[in-house]
Order: sequence, then structure tokens, then C-alpha cells
Amino acid sequence: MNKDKIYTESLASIANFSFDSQVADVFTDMIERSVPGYRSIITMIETLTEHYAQPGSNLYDLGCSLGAATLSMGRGLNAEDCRIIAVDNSATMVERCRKAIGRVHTCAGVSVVAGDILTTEIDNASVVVLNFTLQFIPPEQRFQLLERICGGMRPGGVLILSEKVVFDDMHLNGLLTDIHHDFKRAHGYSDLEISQKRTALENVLVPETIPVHRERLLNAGFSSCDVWFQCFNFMSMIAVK
Ligand code: GEK
Repeated sequence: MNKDKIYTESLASIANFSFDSQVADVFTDMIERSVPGYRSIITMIETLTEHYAQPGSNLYDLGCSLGAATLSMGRGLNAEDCRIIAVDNSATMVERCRKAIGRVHTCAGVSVVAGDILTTEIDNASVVVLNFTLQFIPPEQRFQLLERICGGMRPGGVLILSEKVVFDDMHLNGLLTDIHHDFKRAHGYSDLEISQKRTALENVLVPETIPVHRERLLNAGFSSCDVWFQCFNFMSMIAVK
């Protein structure tokens, strides 16, 4: 696995973070050392897929990057006649995801699609995964996307939504942000790397509170939802149609 060294040197100006080939090269190392609980969530997506996938339905991994969640869905899937559709709008991510998927046997047909999830058709879905992707969608477009996802789902289907979050309580928010930075330091990132990455992500990754996510999911048409996993300021929700 290539080590993420993107922000090790002091940069004269810091460009907005984007999912280009430099990021795709080191993505697995970057996300595992940056997102507390990422591996656990990926592993549990397998269990959730096993439980919720319905025969003859579609499963979506929206913002699939290198396909970690797609592969996990493939491992958990034992319903007949399903298709997994993995979507990302980064050309390099899609290219590498296709290679990764091709190396692994899953029982479902998997298509890796280059496209914008804001316009991807969602149809006949029993499991939809948004694993740390919604946070990169402009906030004003999030409701419409979730409403469309819910509209394309079967009754009893689930959306798994993982996000970085913030907290209304400023003290708690500061505390959990500090603990997240401790987590990154413990995984080998320097203070310079942490601060330059933070600048690059400002206005690109826009986190919201758990109550905002919950209310929007219910307004978008899901009948129930709650957090099933949380580690510091990272969490994953399940929303049932
Ligand atoms: C994982 N889910 O490993 N349309 C399609 N893709 C998009 C869009 C969009 N509008 N916006 C962003 N992306 C993965 C990790 S990473 C999260 C997901 C992170 C894609 C973007 O190209 C990137 O690959 C992914 O969403 C977000 O489980 O880096 O923190």
C-alpha cells in the first residue's frame, strides 16, 4: 500500500482537495489513517448487505473510490440475481476501482460507472451505500439527492450513510476535533500534514450535525433512521425505507 505523503512538505499555497491521481495512489493508506473506524464500517457493510439485500434488486455504492465498500457488499451478498453498481466521478478512482474489482470474485455482477451521483439513476435498490461521500456534495444539493435515492429504493431497503460530523456543543466539538487530530498523529501524520490537509478540505468537505442528518433523512422519505456506529467525530447511520 502506498503511503500518503501528500502534505509532508510545507506548500506555498494549498489547493482545494480533489480526488486526482496523486490522491488515488495513496487513498487506502490516507483514509485508514485519517478516518477512525473506517475499517470497522467497511467490515460491517458486509454484514448489513447480507441482512438487507433483496433478491432481484440493485445495490449501489455511491462515491465508491477504490471500491472497498463495493467489495464488502460483494462478500456479504447472498441474495439471488442482484447487481452492484459502483459510481464515482473521479476518472482515476474509477479506473483503479475497475482493476480492484476485476481481481476479486463476487457472486453478483458488478458495474463500475464513471458518473456524477447527483444524476445517477437509482432504481430497484435494496442497499445503497454513501460511505463518506455526502460530505463532499454541496449542502444545498443533499436533500434532493437523498430524496431521489429513497425514491429509487424498495420498501424495506436501507441506506448506509457514513459521515464526518460536527456537534452543536462547542466544547464537545473542540474536544472531538482534538481527539481526531490525536488519532492522526498516532497514525504518523505530523502537525504540518494535519493542518495543510485541513486547509485543503475547507469548503470541500462540509460536515453537519447528527440531528441535521436525521431530520433530512426522515424528510427525504425514509421511515426510520439512527446511528449504528460512531467513533469520535465520524459516524455511520442506517436509514430504512
Ligand atoms: C470508501 N466510499 O472507500 N459523484 C460521484 N462521486 C463523487 C461525487 C459526485 N458528485 N463527489 C465526490 N465523489 C469510499 C470513500 S471518498 C471519501 C469515499 C473520502 C467521490 C470522490 O471522487 C471520492 O472518490 C469519494 O466520493 C469520496 O468507502 O475521501 O473521505
